Amino acid sequence: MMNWEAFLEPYKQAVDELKIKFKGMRTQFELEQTHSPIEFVTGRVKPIGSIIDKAREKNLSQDQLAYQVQDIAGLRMMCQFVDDIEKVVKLLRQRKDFMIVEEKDYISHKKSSGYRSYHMVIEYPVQTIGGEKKILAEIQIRTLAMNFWATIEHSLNYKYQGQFPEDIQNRLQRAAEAAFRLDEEMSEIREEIQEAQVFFQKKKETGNQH
Ligand code: 0O2
Repeated sequence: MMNWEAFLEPYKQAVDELKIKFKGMRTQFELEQTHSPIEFVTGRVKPIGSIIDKAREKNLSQDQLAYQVQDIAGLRMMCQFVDDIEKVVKLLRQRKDFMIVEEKDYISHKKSSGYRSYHMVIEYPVQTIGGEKKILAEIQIRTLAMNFWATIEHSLNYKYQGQFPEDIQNRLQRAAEAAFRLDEEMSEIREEIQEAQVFFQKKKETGNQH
């Protein structure tokens, strides 16, 4: 019988630590009063039911879980603009607190579902009372528009178990194209948006004096 609580504890610790670290990156940009390529960060430990489903799907034994299910610890970094994704990727590559094991670019090569996102699998060392334990974590880096689409598609997927009725399938495809165009439009007016944001940030700091 698997002791899930003990198995998941280092993953939980890794998610908590990485959330703090990545949120710290955002704070550092704010302090410099420059545009932050990171809008917000979320993290979760994969629910036990989903781990079991994936293990069954891939025919994995208990011992294979830690290596074959790479997203038991999952982090998401949301960006305002597509160009910010590359900046975040570069920042992550510079870090010395984990090793990058794999990178998957579903932005240059979107999935047939319409899914777009940049994935990075890392090996992260967790300090435990029994010594250092290296675990795998998956970081998904995406724009707000990519995140909106993926969140909706994910919940519909849950409902229909991947077998979408044709009209929903078509709408999801069109929504993916709309999200892509939204990202493009926002990139076009990026400078305008960023100037306004710096102005707004400064005003917030000095207080509204009128
Ligand atoms: P969750 O926790 O429900 O999100 P695998 O990990 O073996 O299933 P692969 O191709 O090696 O598959 O991994 P990949 O492509 O990096 O996908 C891992 C995660 O990316 C998924 O986790 C999703 O979070 C996300 N993802 C990938 N494709 C899609 C897609 O078409 N739509 C949406 N909404 N998300 C996608 P899980 O396992 O689904 O778990």
